Amino acid sequence: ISNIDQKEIVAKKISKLVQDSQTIGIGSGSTAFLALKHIAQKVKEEQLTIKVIPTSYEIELACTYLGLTLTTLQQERPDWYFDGADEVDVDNNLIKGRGGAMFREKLLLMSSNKNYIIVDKSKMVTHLGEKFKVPIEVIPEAINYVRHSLVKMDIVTMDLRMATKKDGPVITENGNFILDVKFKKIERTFEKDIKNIVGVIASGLFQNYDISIITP
Ligand code: DER
Repeated sequence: ISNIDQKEIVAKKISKLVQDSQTIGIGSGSTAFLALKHIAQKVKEEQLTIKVIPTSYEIELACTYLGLTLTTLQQERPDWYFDGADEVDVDNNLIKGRGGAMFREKLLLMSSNKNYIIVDKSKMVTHLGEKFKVPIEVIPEAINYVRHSLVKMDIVTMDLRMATKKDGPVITENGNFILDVKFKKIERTFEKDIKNIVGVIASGLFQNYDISIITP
């Protein structure tokens, strides 16, 4: 079945988990967006009362449009979190961040007791890095220091993510740049190694997290 049908299947699956009075963390990307629509429909049909914590402006605007009640991590923790991914390897390690929201996605994931990743089969890989680069969010002032530090990690390519509808680089919700990096081989320590570079806010590498993968 097509990728879009697979996304609908996992979106419907995750929406079934919603219960009254829950606070739910909402990941970003097209699969999470589909799930959000099914969640909003279930909330309306069953007259549930839930709160949601978004991970990007896109999802925040979608939650508002769908009439869902927003809250923040300052007020409470999510009962559970769901999100998409760009790649899932055989050990459930992820590459995320095609949508550029990986800092808040990682923060929500770490703040939640239970985490679900909803993916169509095209996301499954043997080794991370087969199809997607690793996005790294960088404080603008640190961009050159971070570039020099990454070069030592045996990279293949490293590109500053440029905007298409605005001159200059993409600016994240946190006001930062994104470097998209292709590594020769992604080692098990890379998420930590990258995070240790001063000026790095977060990367799209999610290694050794306690997550449940939902497939069609
Ligand atoms: O940016 C992200 O991390 C998204 O979750 C992304 O990885 C998945 O987006 P998709 O559901 O549109 O493929």
